[in-house]
Amino acid sequence: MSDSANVIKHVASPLARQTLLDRELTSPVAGSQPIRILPWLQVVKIGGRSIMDRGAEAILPLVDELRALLPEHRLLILTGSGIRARHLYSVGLDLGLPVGSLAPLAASEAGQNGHMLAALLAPDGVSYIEHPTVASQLAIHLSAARAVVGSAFPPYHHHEFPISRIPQHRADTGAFLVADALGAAGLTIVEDVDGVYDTDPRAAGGATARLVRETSAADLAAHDGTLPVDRALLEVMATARHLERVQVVNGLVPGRLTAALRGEHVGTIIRTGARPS
Ligand code: GWN
Repeated sequence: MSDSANVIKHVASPLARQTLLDRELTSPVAGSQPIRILPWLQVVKIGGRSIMDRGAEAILPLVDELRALLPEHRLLILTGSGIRARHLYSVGLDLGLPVGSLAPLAASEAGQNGHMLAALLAPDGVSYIEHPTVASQLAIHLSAARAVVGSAFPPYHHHEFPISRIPQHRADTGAFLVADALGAAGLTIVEDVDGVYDTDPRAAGGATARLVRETSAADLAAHDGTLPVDRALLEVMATARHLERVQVVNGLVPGRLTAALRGEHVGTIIRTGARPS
């Protein structure tokens, strides 16, 4: 064997000769804090069921508010899915489709909602960008425009975990994963209620539901009964690397999103497991 072949086969790397499965062994190399890729980015997740399904009455005032925010912030606006995904789930489940087939069907509605929102913001230079573009060309798009719109759903497709028949990783989880991975300045989740409540405000007896001003993902995860957010969202919040909090705000009240992006406490703040670096 020549010397050069020997050098190529023995690439110097601190992880070359050990298992990747032992956290104690990998932590000297992999235990450090990742960099923030887009630290100036504000991610705004717009609810599918809570906002987009309400049509013009809810969407147009929010579009006006987003337009007014453009000089102040650079935004990744991500839309969720709503009533059409629920219909797809019921038909697909009736047909016996596996969760990996249902996930992209539901995701496509999140994309449709994004396309509609982007069309309304197009005169302001805002476009819908596809998942692969969010993944690898977000920076150049946000150098050309103050905001872009994308689908909040994670593109898991047949890689969706088969924990249940309904996809576990949906729009809130997808928005959080991408915001934290990019090291964004913040994530604001826009809903049709003032924030997170101690009991479901829409269920029977919901009139007594109390708004929770501030909580943590850990406290919510320990909560019995119906959770106000997806359990998968709480799980990824627990292992967040950058985002220390998200704020859930009411998008039907003009000014709430603007105030949240200015750092005001106008909804429910949910603290994650991330620690200040
Ligand atoms: O189609 O509205 O992206 O941004 O999960 O995959 O189901 O796709 O299967 O770049 O890759 O429907 O076609 O669709 O919403 O997800 O996109 O118009 O391969 O721009 O082609 O990861 O948009 O779409 O639904 O987001 O959430 O062509 Mo759509 Mo979604 Mo478009 Mo995207 Mo899925 Mo792509 Mo994808 Mo599929």
